[in-house]
Amino acid sequence: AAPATATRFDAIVIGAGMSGMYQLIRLRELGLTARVFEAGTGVGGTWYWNRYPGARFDSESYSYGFSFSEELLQDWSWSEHFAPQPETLRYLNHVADRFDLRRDIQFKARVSRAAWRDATRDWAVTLEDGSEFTCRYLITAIGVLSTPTLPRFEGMDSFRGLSFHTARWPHEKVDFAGKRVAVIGTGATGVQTIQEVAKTAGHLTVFQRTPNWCAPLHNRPITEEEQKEIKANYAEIFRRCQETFSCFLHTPDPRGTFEVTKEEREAFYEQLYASPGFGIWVGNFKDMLTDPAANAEISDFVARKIRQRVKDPKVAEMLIPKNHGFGTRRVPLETRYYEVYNQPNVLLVDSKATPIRRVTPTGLETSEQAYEFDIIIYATGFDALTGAFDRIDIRGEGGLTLKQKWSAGAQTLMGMLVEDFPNMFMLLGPHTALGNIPRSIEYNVDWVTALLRHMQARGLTRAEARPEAMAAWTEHVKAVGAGLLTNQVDSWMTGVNLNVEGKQTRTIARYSGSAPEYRAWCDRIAAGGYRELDLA
Ligand code: NA7
Repeated sequence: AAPATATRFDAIVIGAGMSGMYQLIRLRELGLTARVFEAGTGVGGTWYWNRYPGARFDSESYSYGFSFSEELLQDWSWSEHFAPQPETLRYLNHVADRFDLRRDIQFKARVSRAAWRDATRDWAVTLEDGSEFTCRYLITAIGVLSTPTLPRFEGMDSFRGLSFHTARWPHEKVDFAGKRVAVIGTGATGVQTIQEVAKTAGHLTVFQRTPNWCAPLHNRPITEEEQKEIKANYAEIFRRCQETFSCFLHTPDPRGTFEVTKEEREAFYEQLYASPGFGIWVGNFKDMLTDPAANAEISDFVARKIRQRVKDPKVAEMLIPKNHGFGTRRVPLETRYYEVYNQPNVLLVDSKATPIRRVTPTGLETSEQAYEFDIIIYATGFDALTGAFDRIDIRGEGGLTLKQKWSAGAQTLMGMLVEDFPNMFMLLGPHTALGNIPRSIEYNVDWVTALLRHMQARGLTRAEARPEAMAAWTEHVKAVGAGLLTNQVDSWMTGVNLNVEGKQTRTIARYSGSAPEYRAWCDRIAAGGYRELDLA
């Protein structure tokens, strides 16, 4: 390991979330010196920052953890099928302890700039506090949904109560008892927050701009019997994840929606609605997200469920999306979310019909009326996919910034390399397969590690994506997403964030093909000796 005072490393990793942690383990195995810079005070990334009440997995816990160490798998016992955030953060701290990771991580260290120097074949990395470091390899492990964004309401700083973004939740417990609480935003985060806050808040007002199609999570504790079964079957669990479209345990039904009778269809939807996890989203009929008529069927089914669960028909209609179909945006999984709106202390406000105009010292004002609050919670999402890259001044060959390079949309080779940015490797960069994210992380880290090993063995010290290979991959990313209903709707998945300048229209920054297809491309490149890269 490099001494704490060192400023020159073989590799610098930005971020100590799951990507950065696992990459550090692999870099050590290569015998490389490494430093991880992490803005937070602890490891865990997403699970460190998102401490809002109700935060938890929507993927099965045992399909989500690291798979690389059988000892770690046997050692750790998840308590619930969908673990809550504090448990996941404990897990990631356990991993950090077990592999003694913290000695190579510098906390409270936010990278502000990184510049490539071709003469010395290294990166000059600057932190926000002005300290400077150099490294041969720059590895970004900065996450897909890590840059929270706030609305730009007038008067936000004037509010005298408590207010925070869900991803900047205070480390101290926030008490809602007897408090007048506002939640702005109804994405996956808003839904988890609302159903939890509603349990204790004096009064809760939800400001919903666009309703989302939610489905039941069906969480429950893992029994002792199940625990044994899980631990005996990890190899099989992860093998299954590798085979599915998005690395979840659920796999699309091979049948088309209209290949079965109406009765069979209805029975299948009922079964999915009653089953835990993402099955209803990613284990549904194969044409659900490509055929508008098929999509209308499942949307109609879920709409009926919402009408059954919400007593006030007017409120139920407000909660049913009218402009996008089921599953075309990320499906929030919920536990008695819709029933929250039957509580007398909960009010749903349509903030598209009556937009929020300003925040006041005592609450906020819509176009219609003023509201008073003690706490305002912004569940307003992230500058996804490219946002974390945009906030670091990354300069490649000749001082070109990554932002300039991507001004007409992200261009990458496998989401991991960019022409003009030699020796920069992105983990979970734009254009990588997402889905069950730790599965993608492990794959990307292993791919980068294999490349570094290949270079080490041949005395090579410079790797850069070839322009024609990058163009071919970027074209494939565009082509593979054509016809997918998800890509015809505004959401973080299509790069839209109305709170961020320049992100008002859809872009293709997400890989929407299957994870196996993604891995096949990457494997081909490695097996062919990395001809898509200039190695020197
Ligand atoms: P999302 O899914 O991007 O949701 C953000 C929510 O905030 C969404 O309902 C937005 O409405 C709403 N929003 C944002 N800005 C405003 C303003 N200015 N006024 C009113 N409402 C606003 O983020 P999440 O954190 O829930 O989830 C992100 C991912 O993290 C999730 O998919 C999981 O994979 C984990 P809109 O829909 O834009 O009308």
